[in-house]
Amino acid sequence: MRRHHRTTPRITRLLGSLLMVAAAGAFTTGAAPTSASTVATPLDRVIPAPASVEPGGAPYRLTPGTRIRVDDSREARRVGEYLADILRPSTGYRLPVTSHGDGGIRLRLAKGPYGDEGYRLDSGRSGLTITAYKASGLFHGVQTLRQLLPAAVEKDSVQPGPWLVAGGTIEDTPRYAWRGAMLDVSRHFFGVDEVKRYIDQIALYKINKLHLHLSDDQGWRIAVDSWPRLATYGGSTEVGGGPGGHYTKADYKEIVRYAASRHLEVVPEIDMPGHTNAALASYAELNCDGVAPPLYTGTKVGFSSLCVGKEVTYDFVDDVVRELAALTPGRYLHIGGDEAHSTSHADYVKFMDRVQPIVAQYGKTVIGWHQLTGATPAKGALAQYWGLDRTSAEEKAQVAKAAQNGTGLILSPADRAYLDMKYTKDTPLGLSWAGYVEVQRSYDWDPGAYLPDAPASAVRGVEAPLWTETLSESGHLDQMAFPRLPGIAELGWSPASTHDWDDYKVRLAAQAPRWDALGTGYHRSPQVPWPTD
Ligand code: TNX
Repeated sequence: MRRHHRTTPRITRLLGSLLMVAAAGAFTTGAAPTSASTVATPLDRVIPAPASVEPGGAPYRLTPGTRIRVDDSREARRVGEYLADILRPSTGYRLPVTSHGDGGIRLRLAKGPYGDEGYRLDSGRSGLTITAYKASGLFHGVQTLRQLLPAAVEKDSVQPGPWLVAGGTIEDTPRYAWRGAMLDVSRHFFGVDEVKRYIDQIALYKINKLHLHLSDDQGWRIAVDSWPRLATYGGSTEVGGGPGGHYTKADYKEIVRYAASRHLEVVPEIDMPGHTNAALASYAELNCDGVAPPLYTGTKVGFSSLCVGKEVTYDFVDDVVRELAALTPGRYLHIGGDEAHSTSHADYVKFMDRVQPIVAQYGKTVIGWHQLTGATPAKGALAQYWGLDRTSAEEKAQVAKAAQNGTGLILSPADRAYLDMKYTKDTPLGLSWAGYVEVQRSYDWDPGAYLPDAPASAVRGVEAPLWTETLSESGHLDQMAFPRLPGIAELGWSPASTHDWDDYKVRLAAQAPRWDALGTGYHRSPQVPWPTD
């Protein structure tokens, strides 16, 4: 029987796990039980909140003899190796990944009510088993397991332990299939290793889409063989005039491969017809007047447009989409479409009518920023809503109407989900055009009921964009994404019934030692009861 985790009072659960740890002998080492690591983390101290938690029974304990047992499947074995890579440095244990023996940590593929991404985790004295229908479910279960182990498990040198996981069962499946994070690598360029770092940081919270904003006025970041100057010239600078950069095709494939190893799908975006100064600067013929503008390193938006009336524009789009689609195993290709203030409405509609079929021709599903709903979204297209409270009722109604007509929605309301907004007026990094977005504000909304008149069934999920006009290094990304990104991840994964700021902020505070162990910076928002030491 599924019991919702809210039905057990927190204090009872905490006492339960304390007693269980005592029963397992954790207090008999002579040391006073002062450190958090001698108490197993309660099963519901996880972000995103699991769908159902049933605590009880003795805890599981990782020992030098523990084996990671995987089903005889390449994908399950890969998840097992991934888990071993996380656990070995801090535990110092061998943790062989094997398909033989019993006990230990078992990753098991089986039919069940798990869906493509759900899992079940059973923890007890004799072993810890994660069961899922697909490897993605095992991977997400492993993220839960990480959070149930002491934060020190994330360190890269041997730590004392003990390594306990509270006893009980978690059954968990996501509310939405789309749980995205977007990184703007155009305003400031971020190299492959920086992107991998971000992938690892977001995978911990079961994010499953990495949307890369690959082109904008300030930089074109992906090599295109048929239009080489896009990358070599269009990618040669960034906001503030730094050197910029671009991904070679091999770089991009490496990002895609790494993302896939963390069960994330890469969604590439080429923003069109506006936000195209880098392309227009690279090729004079793309401009209506045939004159290439200079490269741009400021932060204004809305001043550039591809030339909708020229045929070469569609040759360009065809080449770019073909090459990018060929590099991208994922189903989606994002065509931008926002802030096309220098494109007339008639031209915008014409452009989208020509471009969407090109995306389909190369086998991809169109995504556009929600302005796409002002044109005619292709069948099956998704619109990414980035409006805010003050967005006009008319614009909201336009998006809602498209949703009623079958356009799926990804919700990224700027005054909730934009990770580049300042937390308060005193936050050094970030912008504030959508207002200040403190941690509670970014968490406290319901994607299912957000847009008036949009059917809840149209909502495919949520995404947290990270625009980088003011952010030029990984440390800056950390400050903006943490601690807000886990909240958006929870809105995408957890049942609405688990939503509760007072409970969430305690779980969020508990992430801090993990971020410290991982070397992830975060903004110490006064709204969160951070541990004090
Ligand atoms: C709006 S969101 C933009 C971006 C900016 C961002 C800054 C969207 C689709 N367009 O061009 O980078 O605001 O917050």
